[in-house]
Amino acid sequence: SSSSNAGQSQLTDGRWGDGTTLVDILSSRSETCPERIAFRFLEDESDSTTISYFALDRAARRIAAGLQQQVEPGSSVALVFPPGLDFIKSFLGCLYAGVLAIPATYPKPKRPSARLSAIVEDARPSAVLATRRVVDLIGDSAVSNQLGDPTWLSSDDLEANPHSNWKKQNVQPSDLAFLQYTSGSTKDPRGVMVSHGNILQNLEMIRQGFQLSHHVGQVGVCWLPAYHDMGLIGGILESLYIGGTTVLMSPLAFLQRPSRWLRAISDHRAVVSGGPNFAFELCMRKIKPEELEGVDLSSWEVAFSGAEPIRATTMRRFAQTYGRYGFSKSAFYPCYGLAEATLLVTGGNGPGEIATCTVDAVELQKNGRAVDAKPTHSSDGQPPSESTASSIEFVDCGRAPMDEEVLVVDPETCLPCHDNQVGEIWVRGGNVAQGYRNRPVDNEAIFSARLADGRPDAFLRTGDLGFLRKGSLFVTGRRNELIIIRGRNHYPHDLEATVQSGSPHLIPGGGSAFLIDRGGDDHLVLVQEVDRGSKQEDWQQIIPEIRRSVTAEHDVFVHEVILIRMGTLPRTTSGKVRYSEVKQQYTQGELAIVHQWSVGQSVNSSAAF
Ligand code: 1ZZ
Repeated sequence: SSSSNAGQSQLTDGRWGDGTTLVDILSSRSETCPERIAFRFLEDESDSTTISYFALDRAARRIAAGLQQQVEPGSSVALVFPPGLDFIKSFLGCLYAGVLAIPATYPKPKRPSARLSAIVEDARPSAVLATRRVVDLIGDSAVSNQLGDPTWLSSDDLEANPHSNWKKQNVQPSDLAFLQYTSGSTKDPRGVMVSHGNILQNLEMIRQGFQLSHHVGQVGVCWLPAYHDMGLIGGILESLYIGGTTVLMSPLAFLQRPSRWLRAISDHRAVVSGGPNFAFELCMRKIKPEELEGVDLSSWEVAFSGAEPIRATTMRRFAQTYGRYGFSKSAFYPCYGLAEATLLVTGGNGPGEIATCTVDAVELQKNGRAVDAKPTHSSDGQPPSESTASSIEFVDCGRAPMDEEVLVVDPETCLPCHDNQVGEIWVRGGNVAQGYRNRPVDNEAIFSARLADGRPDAFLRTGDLGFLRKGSLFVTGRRNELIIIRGRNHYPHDLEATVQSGSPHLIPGGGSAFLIDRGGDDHLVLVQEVDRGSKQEDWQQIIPEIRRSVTAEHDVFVHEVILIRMGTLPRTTSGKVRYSEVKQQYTQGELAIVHQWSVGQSVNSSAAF
């Protein structure tokens, strides 16, 4: 019973005792605040479902008891759930049962999902857990067949079990809690092994960085997918950890009407909410003022932005646009992280106004050095803010909380870089996960990197580039996506942002810039999604505008511009562009092109949508 652990799971000075797990924390919350709503799922504009801390603990116990009858402790179970409370109950049920949880994507009914089958093939779970409805729908369909017909378990049936026969497992911090499949490539999914100790360490890092409180039941709003680290750890588990309440909605509900996000924050007086940069951008592009009548964003104390390059211009415009609804520009919390480090790696010491630095583009591109740009258009002697042709602005992503160590390392020499020198971001700390499951070679290279100065400690190599300046991290981009033109390094997202600024018909975050080898000559190709409302005349105007602005701002020659249908750019489940797949589709002529231009060729367009 949970009472035998009461001593262990007590909060002292804001910290849980050593060896505490999420199981202890939820059991303890179900005693100290049984009635408090743990999660509210917004089904639509008028309906929502809630679950209290007490009910969540009991549901997890019942599911755990059922699981313990069906699978061996230590085995793994894949979770296939639509957005909602059932996923949370089952995820926690796995932890209560001492079973390794594997959050997987939710496939469209009756449609095979490449990602789901790749995960099942890689993880070989003992069972797949889903709601009764989903089991009936896909349990004996072609989808199941494609998955190798695993054992299907229904969470509704397990939950109908009496909880009395749940056997609490003696879980150690070093035991694995779940496998986080990275959003990398579909064909080659990698399961990050996250231990109970990793989770608690990262949840405490987030609590300290975000300055969240254990004591007042703070409210969050989250539309991020639960099978992505930012949705699961940031949206769901952090909330349990601090005993708060999180209001959830499906990612689709947000994407279809972004005002729902802001309205939920307002309706529920949420303190913390956020997402990738594109989400803030989407609000400004899609929300009409009449959708925001009565919305008050003054409760929003921590507006985090992470998971993709953070644009200062987006943040500034967001603060300006929503200031009149009570949004505070001191609420921003830019942060950096990755699944391999559980979630958060760096962030500020509490929210605040965004801090940026604007560096000379040529120094950065040629020598990888972040040197303050000379003042150009401002007369006050300050370096210019905002990126221009000769300068690039980066957002300060904060520093390492607690005892985590974040270094920027020269990937060739494996020696730490000086301040302001771009190198690879390396991380060491209790939040760094236990490696990818069954990938000894990758693990040696990625999770056990050593510095060349003889230090024995193992670091995680993130594959991301950045620089440090007075202890703050500035992320510049991913190492293997760099575009090198005439000895200058360009980050694809900088070129893409310029492309997207050209017309409201261009989808933010829906672009991809890369080089293609044309007989020894590198050609710069720009692929960009256009919205459904755009027409042939628009495309004809957009292309010269893209060529002009990209050349003017980045001093590069554009060889090809390809406009594609909205929603067809290959992305990861968390919405990141899959560069290698875009290139492959390009080479194999598989892009959903609506209009294209290339050097020396006349313009082509296909039938409209
Ligand atoms: P993933 C209470 N990247 O995206 C709420 N940050 O993981 C807590 N690139 O493994 C919320 N600039 O999918 C805390 N700032 O991808 C949220 O994404 C903390 O290339 C942020 O390698 C967590 C993001 C988690 C995430 C990781 C990759 C990284 C990097 C890119 C993440 C970035 C960023 C630029 C940033």
